[in-house]
Amino acid sequence: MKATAIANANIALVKYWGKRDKKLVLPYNSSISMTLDGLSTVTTVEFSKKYEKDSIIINGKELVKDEKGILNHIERIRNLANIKEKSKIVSKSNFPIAAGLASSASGFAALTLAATKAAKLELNEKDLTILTRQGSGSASRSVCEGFVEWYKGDKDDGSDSYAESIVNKNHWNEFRMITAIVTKTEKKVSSRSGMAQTVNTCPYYKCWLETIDRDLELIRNGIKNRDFSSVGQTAEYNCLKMHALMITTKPPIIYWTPATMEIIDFVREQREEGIECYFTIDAGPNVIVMCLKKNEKKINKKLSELGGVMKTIICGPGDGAKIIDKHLF
Ligand code: 2P0
Repeated sequence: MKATAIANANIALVKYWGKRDKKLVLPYNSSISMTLDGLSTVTTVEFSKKYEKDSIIINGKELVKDEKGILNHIERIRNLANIKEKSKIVSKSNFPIAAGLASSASGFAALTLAATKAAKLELNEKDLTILTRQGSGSASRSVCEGFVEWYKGDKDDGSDSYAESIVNKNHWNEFRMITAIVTKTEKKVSSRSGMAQTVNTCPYYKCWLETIDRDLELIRNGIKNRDFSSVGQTAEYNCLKMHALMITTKPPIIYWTPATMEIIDFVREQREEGIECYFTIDAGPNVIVMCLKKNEKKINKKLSELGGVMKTIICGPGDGAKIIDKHLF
């Protein structure tokens, strides 16, 4: 009862921010993302009678405080498979965890696939995204390849809130996301508590929900038609709307630092010079610059030279979660 899976991180073009059901992790709005080629987490899960308790080792360190509810998720899978065996979980990411990159997305996607396989559950992709979603919302999108939509669904039981690919990774392989890392320190407000505060206190949350369908439609069509200007403009606008919600939450959640603003200015300058690129920012200060392959090198070079940028990582569209043969233990 042992299996290993690999899953990639993802970055949203239309963001998920707010839950209508916290227990089942049901969002108020649908979201769209790109799965990032090469930013991956590998996770091995074994259920066995030889283990007296569950253990989790992430990047070589035993986890003492299970803040993300990994063991809750394992218990959910044990209940589904009707097994009692304790587990050993070993997980490794090839990118800095807590750098504002969605390590919980690749982590929960790899964990769910590996654990279900180890528990001998046979799930199709849709059901795997539904189960993964209950561990962490954005992780449901990392199960699928290329450009992905996670439907908010309307049902109370969450059975229609799942993720699926809009197009596969080869549909638009010129699309690039360059992540500019400006800090490696952990954020003070987690996405989970931040979005709950926004739903409860932000006066503009209603407006976010009223305008989201248009953003989703523009991005969905833009991806299908490979319309970079439309996808870039809409993604940038949607990101700014989400940060406007965060800033007007009580108490305010301000993830930006001067380095964040430096990169925003840089992107706007590039556009003025005729080099098309756009930015998006998640729940942290790092900035993701979107461009096409033909401009990737030029933009990356200048971006890397900015004072506040520690490191850049370039990604195209990537694979969904997969089972692999090589176990971590
Ligand atoms: C997103 N984020 O769509 C948005 C943009 C952060 C900003 O999804 O509570 O870690 O585990 O469902 O998935 C981060 O939220 O939150 C997130 P939970 P999650 O990528």
